[in-house]
Amino acid sequence: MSNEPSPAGGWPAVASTMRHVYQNMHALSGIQTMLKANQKKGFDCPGCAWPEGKERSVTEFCENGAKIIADTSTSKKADAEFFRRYSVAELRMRSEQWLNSQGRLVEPMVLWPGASHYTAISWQQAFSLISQELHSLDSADKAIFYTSGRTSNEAAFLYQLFVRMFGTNNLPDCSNMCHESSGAGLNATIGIGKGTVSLEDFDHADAILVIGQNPGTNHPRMLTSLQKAAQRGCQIMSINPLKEAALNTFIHPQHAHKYASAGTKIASFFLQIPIGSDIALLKGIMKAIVEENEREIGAIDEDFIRKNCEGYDEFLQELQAVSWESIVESCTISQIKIQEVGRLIARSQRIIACWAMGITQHKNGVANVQEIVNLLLLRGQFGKQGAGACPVRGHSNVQGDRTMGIYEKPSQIFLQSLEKEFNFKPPQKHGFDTVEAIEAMHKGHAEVFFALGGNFLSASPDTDYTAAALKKCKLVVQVSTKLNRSHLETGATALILPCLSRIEKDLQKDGLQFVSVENTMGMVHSSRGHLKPASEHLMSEVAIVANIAASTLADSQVDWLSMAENYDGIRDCIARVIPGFRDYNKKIRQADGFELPNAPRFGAFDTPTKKAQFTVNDMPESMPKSGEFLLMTIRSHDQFNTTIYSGDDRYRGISNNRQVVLMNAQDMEECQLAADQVVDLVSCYDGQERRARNFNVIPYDIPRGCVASYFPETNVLVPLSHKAEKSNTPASKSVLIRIYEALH
Ligand SMILES: Nc1nc2c(c(=O)[nH]1)N[C@H]1C(S)=C(S)[C@@H](COP(=O)(O)OP(=O)(O)OC[C@H]3O[C@@H](n4cnc5c(=O)[nH]c(N)nc54)[C@H](O)[C@@H]3O)O[C@H]1N2
Ligand SMILES: Nc1nc2c(c(=O)[nH]1)N[C@H]1C(S)=C(S)[C@@H](COP(=O)(O)OP(=O)(O)OC[C@H]3O[C@@H](n4cnc5c(=O)[nH]c(N)nc54)[C@H](O)[C@@H]3O)O[C@H]1N2
Ligand SMILES: [Mo]
Repeated sequence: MSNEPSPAGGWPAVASTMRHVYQNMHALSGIQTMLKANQKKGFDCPGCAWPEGKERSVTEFCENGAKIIADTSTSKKADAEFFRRYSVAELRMRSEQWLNSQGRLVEPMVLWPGASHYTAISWQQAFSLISQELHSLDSADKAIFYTSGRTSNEAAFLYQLFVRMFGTNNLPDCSNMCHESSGAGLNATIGIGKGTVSLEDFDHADAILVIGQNPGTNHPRMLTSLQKAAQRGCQIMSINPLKEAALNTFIHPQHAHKYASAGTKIASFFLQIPIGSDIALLKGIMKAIVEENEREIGAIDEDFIRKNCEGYDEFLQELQAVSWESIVESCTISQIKIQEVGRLIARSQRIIACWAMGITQHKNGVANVQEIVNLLLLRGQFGKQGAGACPVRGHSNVQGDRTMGIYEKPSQIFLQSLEKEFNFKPPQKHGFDTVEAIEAMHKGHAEVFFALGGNFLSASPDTDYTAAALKKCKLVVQVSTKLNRSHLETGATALILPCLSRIEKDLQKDGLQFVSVENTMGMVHSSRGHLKPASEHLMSEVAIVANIAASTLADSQVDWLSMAENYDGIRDCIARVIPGFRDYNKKIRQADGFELPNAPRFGAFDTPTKKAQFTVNDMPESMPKSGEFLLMTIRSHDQFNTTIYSGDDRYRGISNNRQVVLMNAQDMEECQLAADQVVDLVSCYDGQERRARNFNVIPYDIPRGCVASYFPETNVLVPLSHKAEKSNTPASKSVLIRIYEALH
């Protein structure tokens, strides 16, 4: 098995796209569907949250977006007959990939207490069952309402309204496992929990840092922006334990014919650091900037800092106290190299810092984010074109869901606005986030679990513990498009409610409806499905939520069902409740949608003191001792989170095997492990051993002491208690493990 870097994109990407289209869809309708992705009158790609430019090419989709679209519009169906054929016990033996490949869920199904099989249930019976179980709870806080990030603004707003009228703030979401550390770190320092750049900023930046992110696989359309920037001489720096292929050389798949032989070199600097050592490297870069300022005034933007910031003196003092030796020891990059990068950043006038899960999913995830903000503040990178912070969101509407109030810790202002619009007293007590929700179910403090999308069991840490928590529930309800493991480890009673996907026509009483979403740069735009629904029994997420609300809250003043007849009604409410959405129904009909308010983008900081905050963040903990390794759980090229398309990871040269652990060759030699040898991965926390069995060792270019393996197969190793300080995000990129010969 080779892992030689080869150009990313190009013809292999085109071939892979076509293979997924042909395997799943009627070829012509498949191509027609792809052409609607991310177009002004089409649907928002259900893949990542990267924005579309104002000038859109006809093919505004990527290889990995195409996989999701093809997979969702499959003609296969997991219908009542399918569930008659397979018992839940049999389905549990199947892989996540097999479950997904059974096709679309098309009818509401129920698993009664003690039953071996799911059986069909009518929508009305399902709604009454949910309402009965919710009413039987002795407190509304005993119900948990999870959301994954594909839910539209309209469905999310209605859902959180229902949940709060029911009486709880228990609204955990996938963001709790994803960019929560970014939200926490950015809110505390610049007064907004979102990024500050727009897509156009990429055309003006002199330097772009890509930290802890693998855009070639997870945000392929971002490569178009990076490629354009690289071609006009912008310096791109990748900071990552792995030399991710697409950041080396990239051939745009849609221009594969033009660049048949050579790709664009994207990253001009690759800083290969051990897992978890970003703070050390960032401190080194900032020390180098301070040194540069001593030689040549201007490296530090003192004017900007004087006018806009607090905490600078303390920050500087602490930075100067950190020794170069400790920095180099931690991040393993030489002082000379760090100084070279520091000088380059000191000379760049417009800098964008992008990051994703390699930054957030650590114990010190929030500190990581804050250290990136320190660097941007030191160089005065807020309030000007071509500069700023860019946490690159995952799910296509995860940011919009949060804007709509999917949050377990809502602000007082938000709750007051809901109260004023809907004339009820929203619950004040903060609810459970994802980690707390699992704990609560385990301890019997929560008895009903409801999921609007997602695959809670496989996405969460500590798989066995989470399964045990779900099993203790009285009722588990999941609104889903595809079968997944969460449907198989459930409470006494379980419901699967099949919903329309974003690419399908959404016909309601008042005619065809569209929904809206917010991308990672705070642009809100519409999304219209155009395919015939996979089944006539499917309901939209909005209609499902409205029906549950109507049957549960019979005497509320909201006319839930009419909200679902025409989504304009929901948008009118959003317009009155949420800042930035005035005239929503008008603005959402503009071709490019509209931009939400973002103070730091224009140089203002909405913190309590109206100043941006420098922070002091501790140096990373030292690397594991001998015999132990730091494991990061990452995505392959052929998966979307827990949805697995194949066992291949093309850019990393791995094929047809997900049970792999990538390891440094010298470490392998020291541990006397041969290539392909079968091992068990074992983590030991809180006195408990957790084991992931039968992984093949792959020699790989990864720093010593670090190993990588895929999510969700290795989630069993991540203890629930192993999470980021302040954000509670599972620390699934730094799990201490040992590697043993397989027990089999
Ligand atoms: N095709 C596809 N697209 C997706 C997804 C998908 O599964 N498939 N998932 C979506 C979602 S929800 C999300 S959140 C995003 C995720 O997008 P990414 O964050 O790019 O995804 P990961 O595979 O988790 O990659 C993390 C990267 O961080 C690096 N890394 C790990 N630890 C460290 C560290 O300590 N420091 C540094 N500097 N780097 C580190 C890893 O080597 C890897 O390159 O993608 C979204 N888009
Ligand atoms: N170890 C480890 N764990 C991780 C991560 C990691 O890097 N490492 N990453 C974390 C991150 S960043 C995230 S975001 C979470 C992801 O957590 P989730 O969002 O919960 O998981 P997904 O795999 O995206 O959910 C897939 C399921 O969503 C359903 N679905 C798909 N489209 C729709 C739709 O339009 N509507 C509805 N109602 N359902 C739909 C399908 O049934 C599908 O099976 O996982 C987290 N877990
Ligand atoms: Mo995510």
